[in-house]
Amino acid sequence: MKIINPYLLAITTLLLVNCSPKKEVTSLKNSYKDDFYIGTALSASQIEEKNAAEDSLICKEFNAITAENIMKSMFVHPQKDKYDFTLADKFVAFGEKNKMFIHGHTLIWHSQLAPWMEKIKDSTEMKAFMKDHITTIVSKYKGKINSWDVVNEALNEDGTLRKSVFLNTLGESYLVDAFKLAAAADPKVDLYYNDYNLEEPAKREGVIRLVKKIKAAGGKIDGVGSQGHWKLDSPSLEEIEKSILAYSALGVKVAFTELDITVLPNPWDLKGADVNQNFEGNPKMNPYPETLPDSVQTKLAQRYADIFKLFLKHKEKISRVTFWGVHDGQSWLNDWPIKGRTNYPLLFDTKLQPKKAYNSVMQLKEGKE
Ligand code: 9MR
Repeated sequence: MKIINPYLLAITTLLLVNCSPKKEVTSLKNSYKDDFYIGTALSASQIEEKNAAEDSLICKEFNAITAENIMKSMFVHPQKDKYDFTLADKFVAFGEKNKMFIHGHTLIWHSQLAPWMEKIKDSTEMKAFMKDHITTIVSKYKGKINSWDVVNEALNEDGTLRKSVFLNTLGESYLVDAFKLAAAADPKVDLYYNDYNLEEPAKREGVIRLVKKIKAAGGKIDGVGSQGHWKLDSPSLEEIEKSILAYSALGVKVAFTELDITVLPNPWDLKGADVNQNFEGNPKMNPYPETLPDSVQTKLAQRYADIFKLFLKHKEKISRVTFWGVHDGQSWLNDWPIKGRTNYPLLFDTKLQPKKAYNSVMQLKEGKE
């Protein structure tokens, strides 16, 4: 008879069930389980579970997922009469298998459109596109996807409406229509407006006007998604807090949907810099190609701690905090606004090791579970 070692069995069981919310596992999602979802954006290869170490880190630390790219229009709706849900189906299956909160990103966005969509010139065609696009996608995942970014980045920095192919063909009614179409396709799913720089006063006022307009016209909007592509020193905690309070005062949830913090110089911040000049390969713009100095690592950890402290203060108003990527190596910030740099914006490094910033976020909850 084979004798089973109980210790080995316990360890194996723990390893196999690392996606289930076991209390004994120390993780972001467990530490914050009574506060808000802790999410991450998944790349195509992570959705396809190509790397076992990344896969188990995702399962261990996060309980909410967003597809970083594969649910955008150009990928799911490449031609007028053709949808491709291959990767979107895998993404949803991944979330279901691991009992995660699944967020859909995004239905109506002026960027990453399929080329055929850019050619739509009149209101009849655009109306037909919006109806087909939103209804098909939202109905397909009805009851499976928990929330949607219905409209993404419709505002300019001054709070006015961005001149997109949607605004140009339909006027501002496209916003209300998008929310109505999504609600009709899945009345129970949470519907969000998502954008960046939402802590800036003028843009914040724009969001407030937008949410009020959608509600007044009978549309259903459940939340504002603040992307949270932030810097070490801005936006200020005061402006972040004002935004949380202002959005929740409208009766909607607040989510931080694409959180990351750049530690690299930004060409737009350089006095007198010509942003059209080529900064690629300029060592001044890529100061930490090998490793992040401890002093900056500490600054990043402090910034994350300050931000999460504020999030905890307003946890009743916040539904989810999602990082824009699992680890630094995957971040879009390595290639924007300058290609080929080495940035350090997330809580895990390229080797999937937790950084000082991870510890500082975890420390806020220590002894409080
Ligand atoms: O992280 C995404 C990157 O891989 C894509 O190349 C890029 C294309 O526009 O989109 C990035 O994600 C964006 C998100 O979908 C919307 N908010 C801004 C994000 C960063 O650009």
